[in-house]
Amino acid sequence: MKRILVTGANGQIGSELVTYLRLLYGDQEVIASDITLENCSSPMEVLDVLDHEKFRNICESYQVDTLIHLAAILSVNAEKNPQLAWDVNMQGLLNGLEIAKEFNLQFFSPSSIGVFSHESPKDKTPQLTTMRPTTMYGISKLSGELLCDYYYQVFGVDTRSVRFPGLISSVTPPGGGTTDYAVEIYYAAIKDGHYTCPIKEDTYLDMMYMGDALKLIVDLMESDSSLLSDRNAYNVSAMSVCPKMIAESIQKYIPDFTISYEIDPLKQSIAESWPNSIDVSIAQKDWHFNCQYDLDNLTKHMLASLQK
Ligand code: NAD
Ligand code: AKB
Repeated sequence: MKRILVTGANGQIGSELVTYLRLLYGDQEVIASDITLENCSSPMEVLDVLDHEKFRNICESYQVDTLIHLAAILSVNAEKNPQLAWDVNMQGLLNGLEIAKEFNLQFFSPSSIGVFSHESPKDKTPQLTTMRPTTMYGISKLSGELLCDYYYQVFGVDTRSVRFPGLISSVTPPGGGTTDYAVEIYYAAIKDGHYTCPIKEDTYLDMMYMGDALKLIVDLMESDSSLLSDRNAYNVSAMSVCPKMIAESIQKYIPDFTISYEIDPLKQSIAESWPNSIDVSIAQKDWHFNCQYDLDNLTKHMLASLQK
């Protein structure tokens, strides 16, 4: 990667990834773009990824060699507006892939544990298994994986991807997903000492700290292409946790912290359709994927940075 365009750069991942990439590759080499530019710093461009011509012109004028495509609608918002989710998650991705094909760009667009469903094995879910997602988000993410694979197989585009679990971070709040509770709980712990959780206390989902997610994106993108056995998306995760475990971890640092539960039926049903835990062994084998943060480490860092 030498000159990189990031779409969806204002979001939970993009806001931290742009800073991280600029430290590694230089400020002028990482161009941030989003549909609005509230918090982006220069170089930056306003870009709706559905505007193919502008998308293409930005890639051409900056002579980028890498496209990190983060613009998307997340799971809960996608259920509330399925048509918008299909348009952004599919047409936006297709526009990015077409441009990557035209300019021979390296291409990264994250998939999600949302590609799995009730019909997938619940524990240690393999990378390749039954996948029949029942949400618009999952359907668009799984279709997106297949599209990336197609562009690699048919057109030779260097597509790379992972299935991110819920990401926990302290810079930009998440944008309408099922795993948002795992971020909100830390903000509430600092602010109110109490959190009302929309997900049942014993619902397990995979999670990862943002620091590990940023590092793995660069590790995967810088890996030797010949090592990669999968161009759809690698399973990656740092931990499988439930709300009760996160609350207990917070109580180690804030003993008076309390949690109660008011279940949100939409979020709960999506969470229950996703795995308890996924198998990450193929990513470990192919490109030495690993994570530094376990739950207590993550809690310590989240609380410290939110307290600041
Ligand atoms: P986010 O919702 O925080 O950010 C997405 C960004 O895309 C927003 O800034 C939004 O303004 C922008 N956007 C929406 N429509 C757009 C359009 N038409 N044109 C340009 N920009 C547009 O999401 P995120 O958490 O940063 O997720 C980034 C990617 O990672 C997505 O593909 C998501 O599916 C994937 N992912 C995220 C997580 C997670 O926990 N954060 C987990 C799994 C996968
Ligand atoms: C969501 O909950 O929608 C995302 C994801 C796991 O894809 N955080």
